[in-house]
Parts: sequence; structure tokens; C-alpha cells
Amino acid sequence: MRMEQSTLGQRRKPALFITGAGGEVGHGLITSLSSNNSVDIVASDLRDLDEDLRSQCAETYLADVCDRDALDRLLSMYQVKEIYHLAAVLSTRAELAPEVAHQVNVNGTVNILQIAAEQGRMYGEPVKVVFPSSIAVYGFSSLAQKTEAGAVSEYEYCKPRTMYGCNKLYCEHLGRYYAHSYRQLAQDSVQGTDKNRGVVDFRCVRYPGLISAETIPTGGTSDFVPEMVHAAARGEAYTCFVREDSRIPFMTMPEAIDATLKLAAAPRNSLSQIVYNIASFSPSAGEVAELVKKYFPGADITFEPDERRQVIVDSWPEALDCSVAENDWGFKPSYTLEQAFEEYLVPKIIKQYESAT
Ligand code: AKB
Repeated sequence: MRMEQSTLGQRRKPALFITGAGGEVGHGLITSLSSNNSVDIVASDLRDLDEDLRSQCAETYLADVCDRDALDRLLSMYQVKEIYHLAAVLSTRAELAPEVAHQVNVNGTVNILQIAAEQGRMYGEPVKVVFPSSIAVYGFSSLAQKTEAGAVSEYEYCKPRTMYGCNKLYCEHLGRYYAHSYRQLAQDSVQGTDKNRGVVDFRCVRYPGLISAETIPTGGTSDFVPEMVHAAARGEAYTCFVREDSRIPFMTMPEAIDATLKLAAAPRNSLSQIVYNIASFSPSAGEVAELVKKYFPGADITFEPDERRQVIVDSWPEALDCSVAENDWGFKPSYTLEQAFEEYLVPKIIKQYESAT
């Protein structure tokens, strides 16, 4: 039964819902979605969104993803067609308050999946949930094992050593459960009349470290690269908290946004799995520093590893095997590291700081 009337009798407006909309990914995603999307964007975060983001959304709300009643109230006027669930506590911040991180990263995701399932059942069509996971789901026991492994597939070495990585890996499995097995023994799942099958179309990309020219991340352990680039652009000294030889996968924010939207748009039957690796390049911190100094000759960069954060970065892979994303939905990096600096980061970041003065 297609229920298109809200409880008040009016037709609910189709909408696309974004949580954690004020974060780094949210900035890029809203800008991309608003330029080529006919459906209203409803955005939520714990803090007010910037005016430029608010102006691109039909509605913006202050809401905590852990507050299920608040989410139900703000979504009661909409038929949610897609959800981009970005709200999360990243790896470094999560280690300072692991139980809070679990509340947000896991219970918040359960709330979103449940809302998607209920709306999917109510309207008789699957709600698409696009979920950003992370390279934090991986865990190597030694640098030798990390180096030996090289580019890893989605299902190797998934033994996270951070609360954030545990949360993201579990939520990947939760998404698969809601997509394929939700309430499988419930009375209304009787064979043939199964109202729970396919109500959630869950899709997941595993983000590497992300580098944006417009925003600086907070609370992450891969932040050393964007922090280094932005400090040099501001003419400030930067002390890097990992060794020069630290190597993990990265991509630019525009590439991450493009890949996320490409996965979201892919026909369901073209997807052979739920979780996809994406990345563009895997520089060492020292290689990034050399490129920064090439474009910002006066850059003052030193290395003083924070052993505890270093252990986290050493547990993450050197590189990702992104072949399944390439095969299933045409993922393709836009830049090498050098091209990212030459064509995106340096021109944009200089413009960004020039306009700020
Ligand atoms: C973090 O550093 O926690 C994130 C991530 C790698 O997912 N940027």
C-alpha cells in the first residue's frame, strides 16, 4: 500500500536528507547536490549551517542523530528518498570519548537505518542510504604487515584498533543487514508478502584521508596532510604529528564527493557489493611536505611524531584496491598527487586565503 498522505492528509514532499551537513563532506555534497538535484535538500547538524549552505537547502534543522524523536519530527513532513548520513565522531576525537563516539557513530546510524526502513515500508519503495565509512576499519599488527599487504581489498585486514574504526565497520554490517535481512523472522516477513525486503538500499564508500582546499578537518588522524597544506598557505609553521615515512591513502574532497554521488546514482543491479574502497594516491607525509615546499617555498614544516596517533596511522593501509568500484560503477581518480596540488589545491587555497584578507 503506497501511503502518500501524511497523517495530516497533505502529500509529503519528496526530500533528500543529509546528517552532519555542516562538516567538510557536507559542504561539498550540498553544493554538488543543489546544483543538479530536483528534490528538496533537508539538512541537519548539531550547529547552525553556514548561510551559503543554508541557502542551498529547502530546510535546515539543529538535530542530534542520537535523538530519534527529533529526527521523526523533522522528517514527518517529508517522503525521504535518499539519506546521506555524514554525522560522525572521527578517529582522534573518538579516542578521547569512545562511548560518546559509539553513541553518535552507531546509535545515530541505527536511528537513520530505522527511519529509512520505516519510510521504505510506508511508501513501498526503497530509501537509499549513502554511508561514508573509512580506512579506519583496517588494522595492521605491524608496519611490516602493512607494507607487505600493499593495496588491500574491502575484506582484508578488517581489524580496527580505534573506536571509530570499530563503529564504521559495524555500521557497514548493519547496513548490509537492513538491506538484505531486516526483520527476517517477523510475522510480516512471511514468504511472498515480505514487506521488509529491499526497503533500504544501503551503499557505502570507504573514504581515505580527505584533502579540501575550502575546509580544514578536525578530530581526524589523517588531518596531518590538510593541516600541513593550509598552514603553509597561511604562512604558518606546521609541526607534523606523524613520521615523514607515514603513508596512507588520500583523495581530494571534490573526488570524494564525485565518487559518492556516482555510487549513489548507480543502478542497484550494477552493484556487486555494499562497501567500496575509493582513493586517489598514497603519499608519505614527507612527500607531501616536499610538494608543499615546492609551491610554498617558505613553508616551515617539522616532524614531531605523537606516538599514540602514530600507532593509529601505522595501523591503516598504505593503499586501497579500488578495482571493484572501478568495475561496478566506474570509479576513477581525477588526480595524481602532483595534479591535485597543481590543478586543485594550490590555486583554490591561494584564492581562498587571498579573499579572506
Ligand atoms: C580520520 O582521520 O578519522 C578520518 C578518516 C581517515 O576516516 N579522516
